[in-house]
Amino acid sequence: MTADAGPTRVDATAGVDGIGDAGATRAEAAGTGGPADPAGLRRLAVDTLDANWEHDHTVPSRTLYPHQWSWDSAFIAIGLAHVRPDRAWRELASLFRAQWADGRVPHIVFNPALRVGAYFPGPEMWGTADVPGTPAVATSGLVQPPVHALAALLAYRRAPDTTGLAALRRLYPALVAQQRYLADRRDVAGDGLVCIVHPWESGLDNSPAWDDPMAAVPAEAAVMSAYRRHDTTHADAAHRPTDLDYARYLAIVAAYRDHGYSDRELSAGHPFLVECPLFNAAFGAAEHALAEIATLVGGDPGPHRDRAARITEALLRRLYAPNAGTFQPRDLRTDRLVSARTVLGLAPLILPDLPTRQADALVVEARSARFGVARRMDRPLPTYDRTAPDFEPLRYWRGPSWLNTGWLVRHGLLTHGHPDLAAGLRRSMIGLVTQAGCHEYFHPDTGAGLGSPAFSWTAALLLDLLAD
Ligand code: 2M8
Repeated sequence: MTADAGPTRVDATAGVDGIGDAGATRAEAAGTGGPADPAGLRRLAVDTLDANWEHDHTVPSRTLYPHQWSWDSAFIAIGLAHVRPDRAWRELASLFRAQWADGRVPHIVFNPALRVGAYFPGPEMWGTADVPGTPAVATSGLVQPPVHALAALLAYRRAPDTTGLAALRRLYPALVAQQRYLADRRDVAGDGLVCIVHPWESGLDNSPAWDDPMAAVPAEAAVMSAYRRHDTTHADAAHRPTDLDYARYLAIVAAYRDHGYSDRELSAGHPFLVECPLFNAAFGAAEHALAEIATLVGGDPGPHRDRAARITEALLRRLYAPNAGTFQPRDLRTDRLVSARTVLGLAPLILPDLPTRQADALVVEARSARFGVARRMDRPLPTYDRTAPDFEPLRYWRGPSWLNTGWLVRHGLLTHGHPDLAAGLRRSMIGLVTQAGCHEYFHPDTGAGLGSPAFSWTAALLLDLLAD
């Protein structure tokens, strides 16, 4: 682990023009090893992705996450499109081969060649094999933010050839079915938004956003003595979710599994029901992307545009907190907004039809001391309000900086006409990898690398940032 890699602060001016010599000095001084020049960074990213390629998909990390993950594959495809377009399409195709008959795209597709215990919780815990409508391969029963249509569109734009067009044409119905599952089965409140049924579905597993809803999930940390966690043998336990978090994760999985992964009557007793702003922003952005994909493949963009408009309207109505000037998750078990200010709240910036008033408010939030987005950033974008008393700079999604959330915020800033802020964020993100390498996440003050040292979406999104 390089968590204690020293007091070096990330100079956000490294990057764009500045990832040359100045970056070299810093990277060497930090001694943690990202290359300094754009060509070297690109090589590091390609090598990382090549090393994590596994017959038809890319594992997020050989050690911590040796199977295929849903939203990882989407981010990875965006990067692969720059250097290995064929693999970008294979990545998405392999994921969608595991799509369930009801349209859900499982958040983990298990590699049957791996030994039992290669990841916890493994296929035996999920028990999806006997569930009607599941694929031949073992999967989880949860979903993750639907960033795949946006990824497919961006991948095509990076490599707009006939192979790409044919791949888009094949993917289009599967992407539509993914959206239909979310719209038809997961609109638990009937308000036009998707409800997530597990923190793992958010992708930001132990975000402080889930503390209140998770506190209501009955579980004891002691149950974990019956299991062997795989993550803490590969990463520092202080950088990961706690045993109590895991006990609750398992309790929620068990509740959903014992309900046959059915989404009927969830409101009657399922222990975790939340509308997440990032998930729903991705859901809306997917309809915008599908409208463009439909046009490319000879379909009708109209229904996608209509659905996109309805999703944005529902987000504004249900998850925007005018007093806070940001979006907040809604806990459907209490029908209250969660007040913790996390990076999840900034995600609706990716919606091109977000009204100016709310987009402006999110830019104010992004620029505040809580998140520190600036033309010249002195520290990386955190995942949680860095002024909050329970901000944790080492623990996973409770403070550290991640490239995928930064990439989404940057995409949103560009969408809403803030190229200078987007450039500052880009420089900051490139500076992180220059200093520490393709880590899973980064210390939000020093930029030291945390988690897995060879993490695929960091490499992939770096390629995308470098190409811009
Ligand atoms: C993390 O989540 C998995 C559970 O799905 C885990 O902690 O074991 C999250 O960072 C998630 O967003 C990511 O998709 C996954 C694989 O990188 O790891």
